[in-house]
Amino acid sequence: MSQPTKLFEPFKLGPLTLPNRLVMAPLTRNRAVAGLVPNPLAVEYYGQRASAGLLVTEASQVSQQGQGYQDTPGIYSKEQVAGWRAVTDRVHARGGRIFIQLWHVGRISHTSLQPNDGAPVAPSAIRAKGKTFVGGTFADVSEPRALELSEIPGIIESFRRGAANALEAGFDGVEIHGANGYLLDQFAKDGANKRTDTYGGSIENRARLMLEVSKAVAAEAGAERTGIRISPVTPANDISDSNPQPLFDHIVDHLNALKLVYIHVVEGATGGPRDIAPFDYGSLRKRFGGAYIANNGYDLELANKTLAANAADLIAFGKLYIANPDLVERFRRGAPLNTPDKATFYGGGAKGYTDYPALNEALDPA
Ligand code: 8OZ
Repeated sequence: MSQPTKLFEPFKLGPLTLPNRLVMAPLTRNRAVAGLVPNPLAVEYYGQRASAGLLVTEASQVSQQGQGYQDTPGIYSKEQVAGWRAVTDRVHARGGRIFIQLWHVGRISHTSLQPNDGAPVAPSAIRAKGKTFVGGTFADVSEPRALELSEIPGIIESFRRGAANALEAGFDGVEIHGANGYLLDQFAKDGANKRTDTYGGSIENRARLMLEVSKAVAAEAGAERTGIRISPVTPANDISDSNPQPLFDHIVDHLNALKLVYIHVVEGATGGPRDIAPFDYGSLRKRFGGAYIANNGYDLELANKTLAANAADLIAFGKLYIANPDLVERFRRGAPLNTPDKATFYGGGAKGYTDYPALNEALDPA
C-alpha cells in the first residue's frame, strides 16, 4: 500500500473539480472509422479511463488540411461531432471529465491526405526530415508550401470552429496542440519558420499564430476551459529553435494574460530523454497563473516528487494510460502495472485498445 500523497488530492481546474492530479495524456491511436469519425470502441476506451482527474483525447484535426496520418479523428464535421458526443456521454456517465486536443499538423503530412492531393501547408516551404503513416505504410512527409498571409485567418478560424464543435460534442474543454513540431510549433520555432512577414523573424512574430489561435479558441470555449500543450525543446518531427527559453517565456507570459486554464508542458524530447537540452521549466511555471501540467516519462515516484516540490499541479501519463485503464487505483494501491504493447499503439481494433484489464479483472478473471 502506498502512502497518501498530493497525487490523490482534488484540484480545481477552472470550473471543474478534478478528484485527483492524474491526467491522461493525448495519445494518437489511428483507429478512426469512415469519415474520420472516432471509432465506436473509443466510447469504451475513454470510458474505462474516466477515473483520471482529466482525460485529454488523442489529437484531432480541425480540418482536412490539418490531418497528417491515416485514420486520425477529426472535429470538423457533423458526423465527427456525433461520434465524439457518444464518447463524452460515456465519460460523464462514469463520473469523468474530458478535453479534446485540437490539431493542425502543418508540414507533417502527405499529399494523399490533403484536399485535392495538394501540398501540406507550413510557415515556410521546408520539408521536414521525417515520416508519416499513410495508406498502411510509413512514407516521407511531403514538401510543404508556405501559407499565404491571407490564409492565416482561415487557420485561426478552423481552430475556433473546432472549439465550437467540441462544446457541441459535450467536451468539458479543449487543449490546443501547440507541441511536437506541428503547425503552431512550426511557426514558433526558427528551424521551420523563415518568414519575413509579421509571422516570422522576431520571437513576437513567430509566437503570433499560437497566441492568436489561443485567443480565438478562448473566446469561443472560455479561457477557463482552454488549455494548451507546448514542448519547448523537443526534436520531434524535425523541429528546432536556436533559443527556446526566451521564446517560451514570451509565449507563456501572453498565455497568462489570456488567462488560459492550463499549460501542458512536454519536458524534454517527446517520448524520449527528459534531459535532451537545458531548459528552465520553473520559469514557465512562475510566469503562469493557471495550472501547470507536467508530462514526459513520469512514473509514480517522479510524479510524487514533482508535486511535493510544487513544480507542477497535475501530471500527465501517456504510455502508462494506454496499458492501465485504472491507473489511479493502481497507483493508490501501489499495485503492479500492465505493460504497454507497442505493436498495437497505432491502428487496429480492440486488441491493445480496450482489452487491457483493470486490477479487479486481473486479480479475478471472471
Ligand atoms: C504519435 C504518432 C502520431 C502523432 C504527437 C499527435 O506527437 C502526435 C502523434 C504521436 O503529438
